[in-house]
Amino acid sequence: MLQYLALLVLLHPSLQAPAQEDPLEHFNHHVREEAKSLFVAFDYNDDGSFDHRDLEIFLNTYDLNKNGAIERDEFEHNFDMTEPTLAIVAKGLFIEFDSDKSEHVTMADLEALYNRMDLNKDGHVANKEFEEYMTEVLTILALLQIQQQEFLDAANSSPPPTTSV
Ligand SMILES: [Ca+2]
Ligand SMILES: [Ca+2]
Ligand SMILES: [Ca+2]
Repeated sequence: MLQYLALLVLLHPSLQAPAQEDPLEHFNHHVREEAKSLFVAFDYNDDGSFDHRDLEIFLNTYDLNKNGAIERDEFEHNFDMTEPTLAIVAKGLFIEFDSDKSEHVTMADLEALYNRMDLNKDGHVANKEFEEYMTEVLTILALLQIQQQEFLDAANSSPPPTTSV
């Protein structure tokens, strides 16, 4: 795992740490900062917690064709616009938000996500709970991203050229 994290830092210029900094620490710091910025984006009513009103605003904002659900292309389009630094994980986040894996994010999916984020089960998603949850999700997605890239690299590496004289 440590090896993967170090590799991620090498692969992404934006993640490169100053020479004296531990790459793993730098990675963790970076992910936490992204989770914090996600909270700011998702706390639509700016009250310091992720609440049901935020879920409604999120759904309405992302549901461009107003059919009551967020389709994959709507999610990726909106997400790329609002969180360009996280565009690389938008596909994975859609799967995370689509709790019942129906390819539509509905209010029921968002309620299920909300309950997963409510780590201490008090019915409220505090700033810290949201960030803790998202830090975990973003870390996993970053690792999957690297594995997928390695898989593609392996698949794309062409066989050694045959020499014909
Ligand atoms: Ca809020
Ligand atoms: Ca829609
Ligand atoms: Ca809670």
